[in-house]
Amino acid sequence: MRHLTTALAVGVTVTLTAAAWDPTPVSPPAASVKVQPGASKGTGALTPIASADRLIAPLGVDPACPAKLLIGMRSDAKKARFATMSVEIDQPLSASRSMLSSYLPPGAEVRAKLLVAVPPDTKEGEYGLRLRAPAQTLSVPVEVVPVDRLDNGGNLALQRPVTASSQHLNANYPPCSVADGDRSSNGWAGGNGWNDATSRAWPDTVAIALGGARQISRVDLYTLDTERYPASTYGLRDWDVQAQVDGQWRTVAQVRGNTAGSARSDFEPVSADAVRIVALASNGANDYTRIIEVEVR
Ligand SMILES: [Ca+2]
Repeated sequence: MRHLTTALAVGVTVTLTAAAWDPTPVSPPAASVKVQPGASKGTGALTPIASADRLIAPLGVDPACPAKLLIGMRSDAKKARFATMSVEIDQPLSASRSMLSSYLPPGAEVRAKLLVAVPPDTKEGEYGLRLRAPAQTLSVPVEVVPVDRLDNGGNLALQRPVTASSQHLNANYPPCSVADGDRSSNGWAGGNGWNDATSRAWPDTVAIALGGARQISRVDLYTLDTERYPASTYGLRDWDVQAQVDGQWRTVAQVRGNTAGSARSDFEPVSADAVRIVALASNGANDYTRIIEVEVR
């Protein structure tokens, strides 16, 4: 019994210590709705807004990493008002919200993230997404494109299947987020970066299948790096870059002592089916692997 008590006490101590300095388990997901102040034009208009005039929704990607954009409304009323907008999307696509409502001071804008899910059997083509305020509707066409025909800008990893050694479950850290095309650390814990589940245990791995043999010679890795969570304290420090050649993993580059938000590795061209990051250590507390994006060229 004494042995059991000691073991429990040690367990509790470790847990509390980790919670005190580790940002990962205690970070809430990024706020989904934000209101920003502004100056009203006094026209009374309530204008739907979107962060893009069209949305590319890749077909066949992991549902944990859906296409997304920011939507919102701007009020040019003279007085504060309660504003509501509906969100309509053509079947079989689905949107993460059907409505956006907010109290809006004059001139203020409300913004929210909208996720668009594409079922696997969706036909490619253009689909309608409409943001409908009482007197104005904004259309944002959604273009469903198979990953093989996506304009990847030369990044062979973009939207390709990702597997990882583990995944932290306290918030939204899906492995596919390292190939979603978003390098920004903003919105950490909200689906834009991978955090492994094994604190202070190494190595951790994340692998990206390239959809067939591809000639590659460069990998760029983006690790967590914000004002609040700088890479020099929370980012990845040491890792190997591996290429899968004829079914075998081959180390093609090594990064040691990194303290920056990103690092580029160049190597002799190889024909590879997949790329794997073997994470060996992180900075500061050396606790978790946190990767925002991996790009392969
Ligand atoms: Ca990302």
